[in-house]
Amino acid sequence: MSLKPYRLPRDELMKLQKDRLGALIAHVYGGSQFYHKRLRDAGIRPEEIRTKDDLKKIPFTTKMDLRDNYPLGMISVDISRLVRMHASSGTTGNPTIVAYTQGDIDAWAEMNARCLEIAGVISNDVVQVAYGYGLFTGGLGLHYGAERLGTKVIPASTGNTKRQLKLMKDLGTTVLACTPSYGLFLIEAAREEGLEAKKDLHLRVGVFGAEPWSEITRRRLEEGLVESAYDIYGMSELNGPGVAMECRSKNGLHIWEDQYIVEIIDPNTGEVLESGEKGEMVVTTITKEGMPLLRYRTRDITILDDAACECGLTYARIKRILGRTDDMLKVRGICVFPSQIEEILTGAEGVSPHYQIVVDQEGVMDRLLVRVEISEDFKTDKLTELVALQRRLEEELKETLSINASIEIVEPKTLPRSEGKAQRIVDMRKV
Ligand code: DLL
Repeated sequence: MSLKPYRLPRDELMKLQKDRLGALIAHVYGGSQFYHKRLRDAGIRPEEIRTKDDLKKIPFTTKMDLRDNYPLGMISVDISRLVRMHASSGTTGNPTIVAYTQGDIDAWAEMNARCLEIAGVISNDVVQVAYGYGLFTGGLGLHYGAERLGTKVIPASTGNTKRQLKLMKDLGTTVLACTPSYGLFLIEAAREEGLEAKKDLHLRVGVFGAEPWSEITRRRLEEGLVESAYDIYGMSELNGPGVAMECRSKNGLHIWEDQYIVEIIDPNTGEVLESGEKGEMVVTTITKEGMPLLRYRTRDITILDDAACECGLTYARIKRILGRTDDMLKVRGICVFPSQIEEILTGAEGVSPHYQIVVDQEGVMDRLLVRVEISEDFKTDKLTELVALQRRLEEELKETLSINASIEIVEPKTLPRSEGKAQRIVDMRKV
């Protein structure tokens, strides 16, 4: 099956986006009790919303709205038209349910197929999908995309690392889709099986996402696992994976603006920021039928760049996700983003990319401790060298975070590994 044409001149793309926005507003006003009331309460007539700029009039939709309207109070179609439900796990209360019509599933497959295509995946490739299959959207989302592109797909799902490696070897996997933390783990696990992953497997492309990662992690993945590592972004509420993807220029993730309208806002005031300014990404889904969302607050922090890309695609790009407004740790009143810590640790000589951030309290004072594994090739039995490494990392953290953090260096392979999204923060403070 060939993909629908998506390489449009920018003006055509913007016209399509505008037309679809108009249709979306009519769709939700007529089909969703929730949005009908939301718009009416805000004194907005549907025909007033014509352009991206008009969106500013509409109140934001938040995760709380989805929770309050659990399970299906946010849908915009008759329930008989739904064909699929996914859910994202919440740490508290009800999960967030996302509902799809057949049209949504088709469009979602198309987006993921585009994502793979712009990373250079072709129909001859063998794609091993090691994201979880099930309620999590990662597995099925990429699976449908890979099938749509006509590749061979191995629906490996998560876990059973030995079997993952065996499948890669025996079936000649050329594209691996999994979280970047699992990718790093696979390098180690392969070594234990007597394999040098980069040499003995033939992974051309890595499709890494679902959690934040850094340029240095990219380098490690490209040195140890895949020829070329690409960042893919998505979120259950916006379908799942395939909302934005890096092209071969690897300078930001193209966001499919014929499906989504992105605004960047100041998370504190809600004010819409200019292109190039850092803030929270707010997304309006303009083609979703089952459960479209208007101005959904993703909590993800990034920068929008609408400059032309050297790859020729006219879709604007977002920068790598820089953090989440709700992931941000407040330690002694100072905002700390785990991504800042990751950047330092993954760039440092002598430690591995496996770490854990622990926040606790000493009396009333917050304390920040970062545990990191020493790398296996940092062979020393000299305490002085270890202490020097520890001091160096502590100084770098202090310089970047503006607060004191202690480093604890631990033995290789002692921190927990994850098959899906890595859990790296342990907050032990009493609320
Ligand atoms: O993680 C969907 C997905 C699956 C994306 C597979 C990519 C690949 P959720 O479980 O709803 O959906 O989590 C969404 O994960 O708001 C971000 O905070 C984070 N996230 C997703 N992709 C990236 C990425 C899937 N490339 C949340 N970089 C989002 C950084 C990411 N964070």
